[in-house]
Amino acid sequence: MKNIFFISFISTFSLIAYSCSEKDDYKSFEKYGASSTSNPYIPDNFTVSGANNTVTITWNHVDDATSYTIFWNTEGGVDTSDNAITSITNDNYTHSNLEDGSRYYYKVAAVSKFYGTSTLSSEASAIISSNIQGSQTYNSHTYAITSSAMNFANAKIQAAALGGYLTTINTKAENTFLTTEFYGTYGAAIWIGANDIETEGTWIWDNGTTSGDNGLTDTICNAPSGDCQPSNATWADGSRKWNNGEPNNAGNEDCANITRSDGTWNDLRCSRTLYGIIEFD
Ligand SMILES: [Ca+2]
Ligand SMILES: [Ca+2]
Ligand SMILES: [Ca+2]
Repeated sequence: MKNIFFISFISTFSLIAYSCSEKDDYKSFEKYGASSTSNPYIPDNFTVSGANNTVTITWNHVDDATSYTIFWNTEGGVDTSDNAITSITNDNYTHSNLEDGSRYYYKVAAVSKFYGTSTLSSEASAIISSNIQGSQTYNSHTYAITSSAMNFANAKIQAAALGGYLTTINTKAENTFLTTEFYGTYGAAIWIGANDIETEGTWIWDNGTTSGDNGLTDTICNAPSGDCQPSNATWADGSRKWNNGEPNNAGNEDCANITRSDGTWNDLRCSRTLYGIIEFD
């Protein structure tokens, strides 16, 4: 009898102690955030990269999050009704055993004891395919490099088969990202979408974008001579897009590539075999 009384006393005491501590936590939440903004805990710097049937997902740690939930689908426009991976306690996640040929889209939410699930992060995606590697998201577009070197025509076919195109480089920031990510990793000239295959001296992008579309700085050629040999096209900061003297059509070169670690371009014969950068909207 005495034992039963003692156990029930201890249980009651524990319950009270737990309640008090919960209440104190809640007060602390109220004091430090709850009243100031309804969503203080949206994870930022959300990045997704894919390779070998695996997607690696990272984000910035959120103070006071007890766990994170990742929502994903294969169509885009991710919301909370999509597939959910719950109870993630690290600020990164590896999504494995994914299907070859699919594109995976993700958002992450922080979960806290009192707020529940936060508003979702920005969306990022990665393509899983044995034909590409190093898939990365930058500025809402996804990029990947072909898994082997191939001529320009085959790189273009590969890009189209996956639902993308050989990259249209609109800004110096995009060019720098691609150079760092792909030229830096694969260490040799890499196909981009610019080419003058159809009409010598008239440079276009693989996805059909031509100079100045949508006000973006995607001008390929700015040649005083009219034939774009060489181009004096520059980025917004005045730096050159092409390597000195390029494009020069030496021996009938119609396909552009990032040729140097500074990100400048060169034209080469389209039959050369290089890795190709594929861009996905
Ligand atoms: Ca682009
Ligand atoms: Ca040419
Ligand atoms: Ca050249």
